[in-house]
Amino acid sequence: MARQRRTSKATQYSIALIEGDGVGPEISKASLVVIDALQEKLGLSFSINQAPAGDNCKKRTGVALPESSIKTIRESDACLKGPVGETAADVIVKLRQMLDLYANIRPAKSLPNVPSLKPGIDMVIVRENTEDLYKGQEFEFDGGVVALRTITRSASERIAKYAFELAEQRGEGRKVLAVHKSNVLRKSDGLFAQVCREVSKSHPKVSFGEMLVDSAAMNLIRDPLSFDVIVTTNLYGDILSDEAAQLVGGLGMTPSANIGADFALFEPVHGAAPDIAGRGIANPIAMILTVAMMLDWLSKTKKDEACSEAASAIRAAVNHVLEAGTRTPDLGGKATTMQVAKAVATAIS
Ligand code: GGG
Repeated sequence: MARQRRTSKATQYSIALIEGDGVGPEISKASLVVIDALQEKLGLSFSINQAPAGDNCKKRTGVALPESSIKTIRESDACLKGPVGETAADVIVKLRQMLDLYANIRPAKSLPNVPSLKPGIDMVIVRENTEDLYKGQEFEFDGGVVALRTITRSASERIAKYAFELAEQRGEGRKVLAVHKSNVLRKSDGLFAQVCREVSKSHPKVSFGEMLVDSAAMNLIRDPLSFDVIVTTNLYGDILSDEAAQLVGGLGMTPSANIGADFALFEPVHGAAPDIAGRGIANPIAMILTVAMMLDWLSKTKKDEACSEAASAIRAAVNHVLEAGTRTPDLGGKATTMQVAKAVATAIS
């Protein structure tokens, strides 16, 4: 069902919503409470259009990502997505490739009153999102399976450019770290590293470094404050972003964006968490901060300052709620998913 509230002056944005599996429906409903507060208090206007996809959808319809959902997504201004379970390859990986959402942006930032490895962590993982082992080129042969890893110059170049431009937007004295394993994967990661080096030459104000992925995994724990923007290939980015999430309180805290040239899809980094699904205790903050990332993107692409203000209002409200101690059990609190969402909505008000 479409939910909408019109105001006289605001542009209305259509958002395709994939609620997903496990905790997906709960955190999606929580994010709608926050979106409603933005509509009521900040005069923004959204129509939310359901685009079913995932394990439950497959059970119900026989397809994990129905054509009707793809149509809804294509006709929307942006897509907001909860986690999906076993059908991730048929849903999110397929959507990333189908819509050419080449940049997966995964920030990890310490927030107040959240158990963080160290205060002041503020990094962004820029993950190439269309190739690597995620192309799904796996083939059986007599006695085994071979998985093809694709790394191209063009995809490496555009993700490296995205990372350097993001570093520039983050302010003065920023750094980009290319993470790879070129000492072993000489050709594939060798190409990725080489392209990052080349792109770095066009961004002299951003310092550039390289680190092997195993070393990066260790240094994220040893010295998390030394990281700023990490650019890396698809699978390493997926793994390192779970690690980075744990540094700042866990997967319940980290949002993400899948960005293409003219469309974007937003989702929390976490999975469907079936072990806690239906209990009303999932942390909705990753999903709520995901809405803030969506608003940042709408603000930039639609040149709408109101969206940028709304994104800032969400982040300020989340900080306020955490400072006040309204937290779900994963953060040591006792609040439910909906109590956190309602507290964020009230703080926006
Ligand atoms: N480990 C967290 C999780 O399950 N995230 C969802 C996921 O794996 N999505 C596919 C991907 O981002 O590659």
